[in-house]
Amino acid sequence: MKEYLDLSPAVKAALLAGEPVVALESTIISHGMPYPQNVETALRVEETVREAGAVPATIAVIGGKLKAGLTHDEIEYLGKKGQAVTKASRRDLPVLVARGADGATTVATTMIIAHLAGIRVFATGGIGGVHRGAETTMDISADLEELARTPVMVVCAGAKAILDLGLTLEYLETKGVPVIGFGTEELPAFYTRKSGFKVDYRIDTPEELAAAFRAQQEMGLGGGMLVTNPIPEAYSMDPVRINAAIDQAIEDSRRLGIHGKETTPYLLARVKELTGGDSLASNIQLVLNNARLAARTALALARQPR
Ligand code: PSU
Ligand code: MN
Repeated sequence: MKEYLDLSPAVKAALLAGEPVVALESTIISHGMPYPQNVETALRVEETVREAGAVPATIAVIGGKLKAGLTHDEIEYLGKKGQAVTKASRRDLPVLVARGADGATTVATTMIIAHLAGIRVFATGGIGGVHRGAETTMDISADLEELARTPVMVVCAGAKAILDLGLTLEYLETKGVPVIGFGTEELPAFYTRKSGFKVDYRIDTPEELAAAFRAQQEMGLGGGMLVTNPIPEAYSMDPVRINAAIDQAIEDSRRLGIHGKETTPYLLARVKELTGGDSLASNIQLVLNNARLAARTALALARQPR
């Protein structure tokens, strides 16, 4: 494994010392936001994790290496290259690594590399899930399968309504993935605090999140845990407006015949276009909010004996 994995000195030192580390993904940089806001946000998220007392480990595949902890230049490179970087999910890793190529890691791949490195907590914006119409397209993100098998806690702001949220929850239930609402009983829908769907459990403190994750792993249940953290009230969007933009984006993607791994990036970009800069501002704030909660939870986990 050593020949594949490449930890930055700061991440390596923190892991060796048992200090809290928070994994961060890179598809959100290359495919989730436009340049230069993507690079600015990635650096701000890292800073937020540091301010909360943990070490950030932004994850990507660079030159065929599975990297945990990127330099500013590497983040700038991924942000500038944007959609030209390969969006790397689980199935992409073998060929990218064998070729010595680059890849921006999705939630699934970030979980894989975090786990290989020994990182237990990961913060992002939104996860992939069951797409609307999946009963005929079978478009279900590999993120869900990864949550079922890889022992990493993923802190997100719920899932965008570009997905079928009800079916996404059903899938996670079948796979035995606990879906936790942080301070809420309702699944947040990324841009908004409410979705109309219930989470499995409401938890109000990072300490209890850490205890639940520890119990899951110590019992040998395996798999990950999904923590959904609602966007702060001040930045949440008008549901009518955002849902109209989402419906329009889905209609456009169907008309254009967009499918496969292009679907999610297309929908993210189209929703942003249709809502002007507002959705981007909300997106940035919710990621920072998740980074803070992930750092606090990583701290709580590090304080409890391993
Ligand atoms: N949803 C978002 N923002 C994102 C993504 C999803 O609101 O940036 C990205 C994440 O990297 C996620 C990936 O893991 O898209 C899911 O892609 P797919 O649906 O193709 O599995
Ligand atoms: Mn898909």
